[in-house]
Amino acid sequence: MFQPETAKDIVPENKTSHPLDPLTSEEIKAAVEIIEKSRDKLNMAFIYHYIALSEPPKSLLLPFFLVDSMASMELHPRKVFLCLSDKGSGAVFEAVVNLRTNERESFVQIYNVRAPLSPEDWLNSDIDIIRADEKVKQRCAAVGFPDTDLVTAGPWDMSFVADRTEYMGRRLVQYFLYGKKFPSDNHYAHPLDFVVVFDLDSRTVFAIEDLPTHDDFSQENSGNSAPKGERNYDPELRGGVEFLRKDDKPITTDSPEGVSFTIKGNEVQWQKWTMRAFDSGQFGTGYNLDSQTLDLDALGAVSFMDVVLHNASGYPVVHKNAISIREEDAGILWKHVDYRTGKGSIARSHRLVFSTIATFGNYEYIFNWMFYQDGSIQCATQMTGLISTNMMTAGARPTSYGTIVAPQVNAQYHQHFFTARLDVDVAGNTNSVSVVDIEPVPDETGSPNNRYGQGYQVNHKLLRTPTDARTKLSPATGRLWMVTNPTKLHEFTNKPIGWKLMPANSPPLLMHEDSPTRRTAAYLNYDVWVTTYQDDQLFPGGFYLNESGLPAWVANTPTASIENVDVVIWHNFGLTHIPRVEDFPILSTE
Ligand SMILES: [Cu+2]
Repeated sequence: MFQPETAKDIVPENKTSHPLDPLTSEEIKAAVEIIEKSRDKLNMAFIYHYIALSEPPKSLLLPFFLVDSMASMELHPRKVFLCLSDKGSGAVFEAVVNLRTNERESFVQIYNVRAPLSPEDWLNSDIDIIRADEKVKQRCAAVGFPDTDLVTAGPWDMSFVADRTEYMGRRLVQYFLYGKKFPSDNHYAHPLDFVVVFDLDSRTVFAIEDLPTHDDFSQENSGNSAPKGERNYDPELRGGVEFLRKDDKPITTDSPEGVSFTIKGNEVQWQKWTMRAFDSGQFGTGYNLDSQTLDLDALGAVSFMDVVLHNASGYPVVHKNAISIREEDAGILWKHVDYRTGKGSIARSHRLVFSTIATFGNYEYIFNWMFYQDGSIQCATQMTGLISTNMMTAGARPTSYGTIVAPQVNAQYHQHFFTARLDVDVAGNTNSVSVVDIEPVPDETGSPNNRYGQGYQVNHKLLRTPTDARTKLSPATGRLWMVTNPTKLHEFTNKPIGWKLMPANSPPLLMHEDSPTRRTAAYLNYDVWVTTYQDDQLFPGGFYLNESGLPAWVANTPTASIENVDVVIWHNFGLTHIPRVEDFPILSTE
């Protein structure tokens, strides 16, 4: 959540020791000051949508990873990338500021794009404007919530408006509306039957749209009230401490000799791992980071780190304790008992966990990066919070597109997708990627190769071009992706050394091929992509929502060689969420 814009919230930290260190408060201020100076000339007022480090070219970064050469930091460029728009015209600009020379290096208008929502767009005072709107008041009263002070609204992006010309070219969000019976009531139990389309620039209610209240998408509501049943999860609203379990004794975790990790600036060392610049703030996710609390968000000997981002005015904002770092016991690492002698050996597994938690309206996303002693890295993305709901008319048939989680309350089916950008360098930065499938030996049963018909083999298919490399999950063949260094052979296997990408299996994007929404999400048409490393290719779906990112990059160089070069692997993963009735009012972490 956002912190107030007071000077005392700004951490005075102004030191950077690595070219990938995130921007400090002072650096954000300096960059915005340089942009604001030029504003006077242009007579504009800016909304700052995105301010982040412009990462140095990888050719300059590599020495920092290969040798400890902190001394040359001053020789490195320190640049800031900004995306901003003019409040009056909505024109979108991209700028680069050089903090070494204190100069604005570029300032370019970008046409035919929608600026990302600024940090404030989601959380602003739009609710007061919506509550005061006469048409909104009438609609709320019609479904039994005449006091709009007890009505709230959850914003959702409007990704596709091309079939409504009056919506085009505007910065619009759609608000789902909900009633409350008292101020701290769980409003997702009381969805109303319309959405408010809100214009973020004129700050007005632009349109009201009916929502379907029947399984067949009919909007006919026959004067029904919105659902009024209370569905609260907060123990204080459920009888206080009396509501809590009495048979649940505390479990503690103890590190009697302290922790095994050390933190120096943004560098963390643990066991044989060294890592830095875990900067969720590069993504919109960062604007919604939670402050974590010891013993609740993270247990044990936890270290917390603050994250410095910015608000729409370009002012630095500190998200306190937004990253937690802790060691965890992770079960049995290995065990064996010699069955002749009875002698056993066993080792526990410890892992280092980095967690960030972001609240997006109704949802909490928990991102965990976990490092293990056997060399594995695991990314586990978890979800909890409230599922989004909409109103059904009284007596409506069970819906085919959601789960009725309370009378008249429908929780929609939906999909979540995330992309991991894996700029891997296995034993150097010349790598190749193969797709690996486990399949039956094709020779028929009885043939010399497959006498009893039970043979199977591991088939490696080298991916040669970005076009080839657009690949999909295949749980039936245990498909994984192997990134190898073809110039480094293992002395025993005589094969290139490498790492495996082991996916979690889940359904792909389920929209039709010709769905207009899918065009903005074409990077999800495949589960894994491989590209040659390019500076500035950071956003798989494009920096702007209406760009295509990966599909365009591949189309530009469809036959480029991805063999024995610096590669980037992009992995889309996600969850197709079919809510259970037990997921309401609160979703157990999934
Ligand atoms: Cu979900």
